[in-house]
Amino acid sequence: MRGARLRERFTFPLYDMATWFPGHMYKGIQGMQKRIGDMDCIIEVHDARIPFTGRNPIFDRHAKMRPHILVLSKVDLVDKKSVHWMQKNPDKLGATEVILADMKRQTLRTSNLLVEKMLEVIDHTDRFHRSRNESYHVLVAGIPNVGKSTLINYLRNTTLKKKGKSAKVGGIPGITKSVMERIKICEDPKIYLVDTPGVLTPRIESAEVALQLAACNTVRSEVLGEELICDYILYYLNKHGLTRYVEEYGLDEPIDNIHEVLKAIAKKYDKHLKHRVSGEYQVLPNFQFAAHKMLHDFNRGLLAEVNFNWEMMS
Ligand SMILES: Nc1nc2c(ncn2[C@@H]2O[C@H](COP(=O)(O)OP(=O)(O)OP(=O)(O)O)[C@@H](O)[C@H]2O)c(=O)[nH]1
Ligand SMILES: [Mg+2]
Repeated sequence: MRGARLRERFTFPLYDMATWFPGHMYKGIQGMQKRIGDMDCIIEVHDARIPFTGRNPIFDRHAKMRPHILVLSKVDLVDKKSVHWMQKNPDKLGATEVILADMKRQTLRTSNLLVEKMLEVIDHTDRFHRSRNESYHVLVAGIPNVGKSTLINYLRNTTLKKKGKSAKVGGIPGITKSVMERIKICEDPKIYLVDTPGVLTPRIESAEVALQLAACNTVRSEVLGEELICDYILYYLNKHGLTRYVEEYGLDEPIDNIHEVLKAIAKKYDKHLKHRVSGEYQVLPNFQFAAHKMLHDFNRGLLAEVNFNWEMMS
């Protein structure tokens, strides 16, 4: 399927780090540091499409003090080969325990497994002064928009059979803004989870890492621009022979020009804008709509199942 015209390399732009670490993240870290002394365990939630990229060393430091469970969320968006690797190699993912979760399908099996693992790792650790307290406290941390609040609601809904959302959830990064009050997710024994704001690593090592984080919607897309993020996604899809987008957007064959792809999306959804050029009106594709749509489609798994870190695994 790959034509000779497709890019072998992506030209990464220079990027500005200044806007990556908004004020609520500093506050979030301070809030977490205050609460860590009372916690029995840390659950780090991270997007399974980037199992290594962007993992925050801050959690690693905290996790050294407490047992550390890594929940890789959004496995429904990951290819089967990578899921298999993650199941077989939990030791390479740097956590006491690793659990893969598709929280779109809220199964009791995954939540039971997670509760079981929490109790198991806590029982294997010295709780010191906390041993007088019969209830358990668990800090849920991770970078933005990976599903931390979703996980808390999911556990509460499945184990306590409660309806509704006690932690606020949303499709854009930065929904949870401060370290929250504890939320009970299990009655016997009593387990409380504490939701936290998504905190990015303050050092993002390259533009490629930045683009992968942005493609997975863990940073606000305005930081890099949706068109550039879509161009990187297109490059990645073509490089891996993932050409579902061709049919989805009514193209004839895989192409490497993001403007042509965005034009096809605008055409499919009939989204055009009238511009006045040299005194005359011209109808042009609405590129902004098209880039937003492509990013959205990618993040709901319509274009492909992916793993941006496959090279690091194989
Ligand atoms: N496809 C898929 N989407 C998920 C999964 N888990 C969470 N989401 C979606 O990811 C988005 C972010 O979820 P949140 O729970 O708000 O993420 P968060 O980590 O709390 O985000 P912040 O509070 O902004 O840091 C929502 O649109 C969820 O529906 C999953 O396993 N699969
Ligand atoms: Mg949240």
